[in-house]
Parts: sequence; C-alpha cells; structure tokens
Amino acid sequence: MSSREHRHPFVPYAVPRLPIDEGLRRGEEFYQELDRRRSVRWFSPDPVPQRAIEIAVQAANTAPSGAHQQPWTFVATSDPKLKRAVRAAAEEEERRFYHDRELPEWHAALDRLETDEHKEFLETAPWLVVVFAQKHTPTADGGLRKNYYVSESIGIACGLFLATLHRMGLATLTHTPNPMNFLTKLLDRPRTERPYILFPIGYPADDCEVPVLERKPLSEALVVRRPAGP
Ligand code: IYR
Repeated sequence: MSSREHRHPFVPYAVPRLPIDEGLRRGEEFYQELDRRRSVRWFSPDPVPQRAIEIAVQAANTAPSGAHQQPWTFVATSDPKLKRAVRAAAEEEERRFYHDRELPEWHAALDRLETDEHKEFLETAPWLVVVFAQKHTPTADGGLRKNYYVSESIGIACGLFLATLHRMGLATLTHTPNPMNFLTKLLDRPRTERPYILFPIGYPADDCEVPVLERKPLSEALVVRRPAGP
C-alpha cells in the first residue's frame, strides 16, 4: 500500500508487469502489424457496421490529454447525402489548392502521392469521421473552459483511432482538405470546435494501390544519447 496523501481520489495502477521477453515479443508483433498500415485512397463501398466506428472512438477516447480535458469530438456519418455534400465542398477547396500558383514547393512535395482535387473516396468510403478540436468547452453554467495542449491531445487520439481501425482490417485516409472550416457548418458543430482531421473509413477497394514509400530508418528516427566517458 502507498503511504502518499492525496487531495483527490487515487487508485492503484493495475496493469500487471510483463516479463521483458514477453513484452518485447508483443511490441515487435504490434509494430509489424502497424507497419502494414497505409493511407488508402481507393475504398470499397462495402458497408462497415457502426460498432466498428464506436470501438475505434472508444480506443481514441483513451488517449492522454492536457489536464485530462479530452478536447475532442468525433462526428461520424454514413449518410450518402451528407457525404456528397462534404465531397462537393472539399473538392471546391482542393481545386483552389491544386491550382494555386503560389504553392509550387507544396505541390512538388506531394507529387509522388499523385493526389489531385478529385476526392471520390469521400463518397465511396462507407463512413466519414471528422475529428473536431475543442479549443474551449462550454461549461454547465454557460461559460467557456479553456483547454490546454489541444492539438497534441487530438493528434494522439487520432493515432489510436486509426491504429484500432487498422487492427479491425479497416483502412483510413488522414485527410485534411484545406481550409476545412466548411465542415463545422455542414456537420452542425458549435463555434467552439474546429475541424482537425477528416477520416474516410472502409475496406480498401479490391484494386486499391498505394505509392511505394519507405519509412525512415530507425537510425534516423531514433537518437540515443549515451553518457560521455572512456
Ligand atoms: N489536402 C490536399 C493536399 C494534400 C496535402 C498533404 I500535406 C498530403 O499529405 C496529401 C494531400 C489533398 O488532400 O489532396
């Protein structure tokens, strides 16, 4: 038993300790599974039950967040009319983006993805989930509570979300039409929320392809600093 004194309720942290070789084995297996995930732009129209979205949001909702403020709302739709409206608005924004002559560097960076302003997947994918960031959260007394580290918190929640969908055999695209404020209105969200990421979700199309891309090697992704010495 701990002898710490608290001003709030605390409980023991009850995740059992694993032998390290079992921990490494599980980590390696988890990594290998995550390594198969790719962003998908060609979806099958096959339906996906709402429960899959619910499970993924439950997983996302376990994310650590600044001051445990959980500053996210996940808005999901499989409504063909709403998906069509989202597609139309997104394609209009994207047309502007792809024809903007002031953005040659950005366009060059995207070249190998072969993306363009056509966003058919916004209608083909059975689900669209838009994650909204709550910069502020309305309080019971009609005021507003400021939230901290909102984008860090939501970024982690979105990572858990797409990892869970991948684990269920479902594909996602991390999509950010630019700008995407049109989603606040279309999805009827309060002005305290800002759209953060739009995820089309579904099974990949049978003929789905992905660009050949390499992951950064561990030697570049990880720097280990060792103590100086002989
Ligand atoms: N929003 C555009 C452009 C785009 C931007 C980035 I950064 C990407 O990684 C991919 C696309 C689009 O969705 O086409």
